[in-house]
Amino acid sequence: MKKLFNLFFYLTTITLIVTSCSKTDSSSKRSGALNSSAAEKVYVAPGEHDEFYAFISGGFSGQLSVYGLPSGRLFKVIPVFSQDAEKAWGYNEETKPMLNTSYGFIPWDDSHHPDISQTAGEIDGRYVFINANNTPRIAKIDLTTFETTEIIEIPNSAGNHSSSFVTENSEYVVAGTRFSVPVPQKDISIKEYKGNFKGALSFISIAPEDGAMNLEFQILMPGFNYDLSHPGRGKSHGWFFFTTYNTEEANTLLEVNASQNDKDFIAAINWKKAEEYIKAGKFKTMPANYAHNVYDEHTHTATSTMKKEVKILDPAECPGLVYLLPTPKSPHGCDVDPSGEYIVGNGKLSANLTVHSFTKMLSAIENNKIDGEAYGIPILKFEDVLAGVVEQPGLGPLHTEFDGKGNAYTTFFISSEVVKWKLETWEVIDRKPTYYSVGHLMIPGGNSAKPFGKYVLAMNKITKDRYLPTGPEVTQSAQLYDITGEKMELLLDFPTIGEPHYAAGCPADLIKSKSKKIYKLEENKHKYAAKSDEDTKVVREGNEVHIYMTMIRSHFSPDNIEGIKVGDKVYFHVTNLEQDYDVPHGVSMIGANTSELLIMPGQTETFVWHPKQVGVWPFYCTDFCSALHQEMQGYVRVSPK
Ligand code: CUK
Ligand code: CUA
Repeated sequence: MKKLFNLFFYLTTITLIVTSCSKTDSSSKRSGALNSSAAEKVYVAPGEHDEFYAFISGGFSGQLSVYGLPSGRLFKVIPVFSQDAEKAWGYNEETKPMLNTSYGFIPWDDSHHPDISQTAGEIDGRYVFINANNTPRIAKIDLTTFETTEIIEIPNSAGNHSSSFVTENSEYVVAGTRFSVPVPQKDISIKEYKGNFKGALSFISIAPEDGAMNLEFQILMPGFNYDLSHPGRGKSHGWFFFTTYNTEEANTLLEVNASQNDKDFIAAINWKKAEEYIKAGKFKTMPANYAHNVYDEHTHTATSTMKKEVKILDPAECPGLVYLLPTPKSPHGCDVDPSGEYIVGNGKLSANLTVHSFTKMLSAIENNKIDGEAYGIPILKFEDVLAGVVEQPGLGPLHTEFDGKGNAYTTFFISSEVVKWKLETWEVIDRKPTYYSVGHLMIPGGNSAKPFGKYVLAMNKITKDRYLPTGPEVTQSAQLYDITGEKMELLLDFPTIGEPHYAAGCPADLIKSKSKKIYKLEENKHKYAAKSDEDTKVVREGNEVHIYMTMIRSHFSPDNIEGIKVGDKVYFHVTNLEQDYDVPHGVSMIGANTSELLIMPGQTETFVWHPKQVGVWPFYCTDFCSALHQEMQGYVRVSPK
């Protein structure tokens, strides 16, 4: 115990030293080794396009931001788990159902890990998935429209952290619970945690044609914490690896009580085996309430369905489904190299970096070299699965990515650096400081069999003195390094939205050519669409009034509306008749309990207005659409009840 406190004291002191040194350092240290060649490497001339897309998680903003690399320019914030006034996401009637959950309408979350869909081990640029950590959900963003088109809630989960990672043919996107909880939930003393709380790992299938998600099954694991995960690939395709911590199953003061064991585990899940067990009917069906929300591109409308049950596999009753690989000291990231052979367990509190061998794991299993069990799950011997150790590479390893040329790059939070090391020789090749305290890092395609090892992007937790001050809260940041040479070179700093946990990157060409330019008006199947000025009307149904409205440069139709009464519930269903690229219009109304609508050409959106006062109330277009934008307006007359 004393030793452990010493370790913490040591680590904390180092953190303080690192961050305070950084603060008082000279500007040469602060800028790294920037020179004009670095500037040239990130310079994308006006009108030119970036070489890569980077999808960076928005952390506690709940969104996903889209940047260009190498320039670091921000293109778009895609609304996912939080309401977004700019795009009316979660405000208009069409998208509200996307934020529905079994707990009701939850218009906020904390998003950590985006991952791009893959075909045959290579990223294919079709979809990007991202997790909601707080109210467990997985979202799918369609990369032809850059819109969130599906959100599935994850039952029996809490702190959906080891998510959302995709298998090499996008068979599954996987979600793992951070917290173990009673499954099903019940009123039980927290002191009875050990043995009673469980961790659910969820496998959500992705339909090959249209990407539709379905929660196929959950594996009910012991009451550890499940931190991160990665799919196997190549030779290890069919397996999924999850880091665990708190294998002590502590329910209080985890900073001490969950750091007792010398080794925690990487849980290796054979999901192909899981499919066999499901097929053979070896599952339990458990009641579970969870929302499944789908946005339809043709009706431009989301529907939310409440699901009622889930299939559960118990590893104790399914031999060969799960094995535990001992891994030192609270492993955080769990990263698999492009060949699928090496599984890196980044032990947060470990001095060394542990790398497991998939081949050795298989042979240990084959030879039945089992070294104990936990709740019926076989534990393999550390030495039997160990591929190698990177000795003392830094302090506080968190995450590793690969360049596809036999090198790995690991972030060290406490010593605030990225360390490049070599697979198979396990030697450290280079290290570069980050400013400061890096979390994840990303190489485009670094999560696949074919990384594009040109840049690594480090995502930092602390920026302190890196930018102009903006009050007590400073921005978060990312840093770009050139990794084409033997030594890394720091090229660029740029601020990010929310907290950038992880990112996914891919060559721009993969997405650019498929990007949708327009919604065709004739394909608009929205229930309240008005496709020409002749379709516009005002329909009263009791207290409810539906206005079928159109907009085109530069007028609304109808633009003078009478017959509305105080106490009515007025629906504005507004269709943008434009069929030119990039001519959105916006609209809102005084006192409407919604943001403005932002309506793309060919699309229909709806907001609701509750008029409370008699009078004549103007509305106007909120998106500058032509020289006559300021003429685009109308009035609603509100009469007494
Ligand atoms: S992470 Cu979520 S706590 Cu290392 Cu992926 Cu930052
Ligand atoms: Cu339409 Cu401004």
